[in-house]
Amino acid sequence: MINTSLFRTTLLSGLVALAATSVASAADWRGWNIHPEGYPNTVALKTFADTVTDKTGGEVTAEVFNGGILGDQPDAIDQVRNGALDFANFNLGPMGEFVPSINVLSLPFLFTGVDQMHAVMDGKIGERFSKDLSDEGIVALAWFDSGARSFYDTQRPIEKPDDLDGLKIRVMNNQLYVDMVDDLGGNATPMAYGEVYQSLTTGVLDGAENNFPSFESSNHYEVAKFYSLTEHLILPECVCISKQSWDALSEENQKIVRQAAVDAAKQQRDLWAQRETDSRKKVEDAGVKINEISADAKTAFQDKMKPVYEKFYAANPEMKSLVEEIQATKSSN
Ligand code: GTR
Repeated sequence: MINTSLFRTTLLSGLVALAATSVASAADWRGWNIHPEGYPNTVALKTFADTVTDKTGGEVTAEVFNGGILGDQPDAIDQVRNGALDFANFNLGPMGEFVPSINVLSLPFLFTGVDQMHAVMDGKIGERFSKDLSDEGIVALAWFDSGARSFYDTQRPIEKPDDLDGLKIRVMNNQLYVDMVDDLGGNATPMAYGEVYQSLTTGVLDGAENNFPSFESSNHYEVAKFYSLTEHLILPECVCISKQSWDALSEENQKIVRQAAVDAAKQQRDLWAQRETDSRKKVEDAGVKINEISADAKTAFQDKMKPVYEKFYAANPEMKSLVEEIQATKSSN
């Protein structure tokens, strides 16, 4: 009896060890991406996956699944955290829900511009963000650009906060965005990205908010003809690896994967700059009216966001110094 069970246990642990070795020596990585073909992030993520496959000599074979077919973003974040997915390009916005320091990035009008965001993300503070994410199961290896997000809608130009009054505005999954829109007088509706087009068409939503490339590539511009340059959020994105997949790599392969992510981010940032211009032109040519926001109106928007900051500090008093550090960071240009 004892011998049989000992035999079984030994056999079983042998098999488990064998399985673990084969996983470690040849891993099939599945990557999540919400964007379509041709989008800067899609192109760069493909470069990342191909480089990883190539440079690890096939020890890691990485494949990206585009268009959010593996789930919506909050769901994919969970899957990366629990190891069901190996890598992804995520917007840091929805990740703030479980990492308070990351949520600082979702405070409206935090940055003066994209250059300041780069200076923050590429410096010491960016390293701190990586560390905090890693404690939650996500290894962020490099930062993608995502420009600035502005409101767009089907009803009217938004030139001052009052213009948002009563508009049903889709936001990403994060309570901060609900507070942001509600404090501006709109009705915030958290919703998956993939459902927004249909909801704009049927009137379930009056509007949403995003950067030019996403506004264009999602075809929201076909329905929402007013794009108002509030630029209330400048949210970086990450090339993120599941901590479980990362820990299973040899040290050498970790170096390869890290370098591939850094190179992919360089490519993404170059493509991004061009795509912003192209997307803006495309939507304007399609009849979208782009509204500038005057300096006074911008101040009015910023003033309305004070309760959002206060509520956030009340729940996370230790984050105040991080916000101040970010605001004191000089732009790289
Ligand atoms: C895009 C971003 C996506 C997703 C989307 C959204 O700009 O790149 O990751 O966050 O916005 O609004 O859901």
